[in-house]
Amino acid sequence: MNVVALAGGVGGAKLADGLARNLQAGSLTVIVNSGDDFDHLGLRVCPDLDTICYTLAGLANPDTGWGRAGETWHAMDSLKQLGGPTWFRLGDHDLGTHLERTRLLAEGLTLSQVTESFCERWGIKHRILPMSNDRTPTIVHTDVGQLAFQDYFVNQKCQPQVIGFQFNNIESAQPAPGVLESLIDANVLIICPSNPWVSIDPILSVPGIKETILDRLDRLLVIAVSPIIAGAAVKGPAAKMYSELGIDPSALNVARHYGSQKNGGLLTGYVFDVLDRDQENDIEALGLSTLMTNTVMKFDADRIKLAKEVLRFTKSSLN
Ligand code: FO1
Repeated sequence: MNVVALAGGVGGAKLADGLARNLQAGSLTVIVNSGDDFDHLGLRVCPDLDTICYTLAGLANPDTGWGRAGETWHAMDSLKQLGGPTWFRLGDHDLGTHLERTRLLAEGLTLSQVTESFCERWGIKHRILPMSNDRTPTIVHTDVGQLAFQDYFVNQKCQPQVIGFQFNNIESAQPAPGVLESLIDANVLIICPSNPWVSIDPILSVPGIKETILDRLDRLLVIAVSPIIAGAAVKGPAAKMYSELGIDPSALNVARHYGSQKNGGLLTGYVFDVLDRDQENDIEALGLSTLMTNTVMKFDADRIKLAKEVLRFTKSSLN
């Protein structure tokens, strides 16, 4: 079985890790949002790619979900003493990643080549691809104006009220090498429990990605896992964004966001939490097959268990 997962940062990384641990080496491709990427302190920082890579390599900080385990902060302390910008925290180990990526990009390598090389060094047995090698920075339209994504997310702590989103240069971006090929070869596409607005929509907006998925619907199962549980996001601003956009944050509305194949949308199946059992009938009424289970991934065992259940659900749908 060839599985492709679409993922953003922390929530997506947990399920992608569960999938990686349940699948044979090489049978999983994770296509990662690169709309959060930005230049900071002269370095190219790719938060979602790094979160996915660190998690699959067993290097991730278990408390934050982003950055490295056992991190030290000497460079940040030194920067602070000099009056430099410390709102975006780059640990000493993590800085090594950004330094080397920036150096390789300046030498002319593409982001996917750099990512492939890092994955090999970190011993990752599955393929991790940025959605695009082109830069498509996410801009958040808010009540205090247009904000670059990390300014909104980290500097302003997601406090401004969201009005909409813009993925700069997305119309001219190309999918990174391997992205369309992996979708063409896939039997199953899993949309991880990442933020639909700012993690998954940027991926689906790269010209060619959504079109390839829609072209393959007769041979490709598309399953999404809800990032919203009982009206709240496990992590991050997804629920707050839904509310501010005037949409009730619910598992049902995430399913509507992606749409059912029966109504011209993407999904064949949907996985949501037992706490949202009251929405089961409405979700099924969209024309989706459903798996209702515990979707909170607090411990390693939870991500392995959820991934196993999602894979079993897809296999039962394949038969
Ligand atoms: N998130 C924070 O809330 N504060 C930080 O200082 C921060 C630093 C950081 C450094 C490297 C990295 O890869 C991620 C980092 N993140 C931080 C997380 C990041 O902003 C978000 O996870 C994503 O962009 C949203 O998916």
